[in-house]
Amino acid sequence: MKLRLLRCLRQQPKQTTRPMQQEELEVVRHHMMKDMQKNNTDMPVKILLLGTAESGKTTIIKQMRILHINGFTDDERREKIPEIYQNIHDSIIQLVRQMTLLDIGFGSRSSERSADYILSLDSLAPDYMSEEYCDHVMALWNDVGIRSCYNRSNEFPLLDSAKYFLDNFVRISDMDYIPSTEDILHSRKITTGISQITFRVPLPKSLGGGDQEFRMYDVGGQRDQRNKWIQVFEGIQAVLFLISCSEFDQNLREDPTQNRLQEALKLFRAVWQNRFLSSAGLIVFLNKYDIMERKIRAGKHIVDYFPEFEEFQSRRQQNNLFDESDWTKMFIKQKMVDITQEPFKRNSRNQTDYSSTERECYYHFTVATDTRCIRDVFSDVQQMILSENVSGLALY
Ligand SMILES: Nc1nc2c(ncn2[C@@H]2O[C@H](COP(=O)(O)OP(=O)(O)O)[C@@H](O)[C@H]2O)c(=O)[nH]1
Ligand SMILES: [Mg+2]
Repeated sequence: MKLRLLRCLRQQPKQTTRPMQQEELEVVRHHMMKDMQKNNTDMPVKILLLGTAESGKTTIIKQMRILHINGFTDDERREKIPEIYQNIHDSIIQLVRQMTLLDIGFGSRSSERSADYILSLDSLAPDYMSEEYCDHVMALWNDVGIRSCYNRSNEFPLLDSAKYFLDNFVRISDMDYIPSTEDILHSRKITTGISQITFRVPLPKSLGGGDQEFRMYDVGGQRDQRNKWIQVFEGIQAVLFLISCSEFDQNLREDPTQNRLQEALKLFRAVWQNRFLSSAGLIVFLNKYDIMERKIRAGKHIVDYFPEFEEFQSRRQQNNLFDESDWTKMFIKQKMVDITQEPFKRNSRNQTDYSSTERECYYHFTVATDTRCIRDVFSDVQQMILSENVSGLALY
């Protein structure tokens, strides 16, 4: 018996046969759990990660590897060094370039010389870090002008992990450096095409025991990569949609006139209504809330980009227990809930109307770089996907 088949059954909008009695249901459920246990090798649960670029999809794949497949060997860690060097190199070059564009002055003459040195280099990171290179990067990262530039980094594209890597630069520039798990989780390499990870997870007794194979697919999130997504839509049990809560004050790399959070919400609407995904469960990770909180502490406000936030907050002001970060999180989540409840307007063949079905969407606030957070959230997600497949029978 296929989990996939059961999920399809559940999505039937109209009941055409006699509903099962409770005892019959229990018998079927019992057999199904036995089947799940017996056939678990040939029916992986397929999860598709979707979301705009830099929302955290590849980081989730890395976490699955840490949590379910013994993490990274020393050789694999060493292989990540060029990627991490490149992240540092890109970040420092970007900060130096933006100093002129934003008309910010360096704190000293020697920092200006360091900036000239960095700008004279190739855009490809050096294979190894010479003492001269390290001194210039350190001098720049400690410069007051560069720090003011960093504080305005919502105005230009900068890697979210720039601060993490530059703060850890002394350790990373060591000759014997081997990336830590945290370094790997913070590193960024653009995903093109489709990659996948397969792992097995023990099943609780209530679901028949044994273990279950999961297959998770990661795809490129840039606009030009999204046409590849459709290739993996078939037979997907759940979509994990990632949205970055921190990007309310940033614009797209691909289109600097477009607000990133607006783009992510637009994409969420398209995924929610997509007919090829109509039989898949939808789970949302409202990710990067650590960065969102850091921004709010630094004086950024979502209301400056989404004026409707003011009304949202004042409507619920009776409850004073929440601070601005809590309100911001609730506001973004509400925007997504509203999308799932919008009256249906067809403007493409690929859409499906869910307004008359009981399709649910599950929301979690996450920090994808935090293994403990992802372990806890994913264990909920796993339970939900598996028990949904079983309990789906109860509707018929
Ligand atoms: N601080 C922080 N960084 C994150 C979080 N999620 C992802 N990142 C970083 O954001 C960058 C982009 O993440 P990535 O997984 O490559 O995004 P993708 O384009 O959706 O695959 C990487 O440098 C990650 O380390 C998060 O929750 N908090
Ligand atoms: Mg990626």
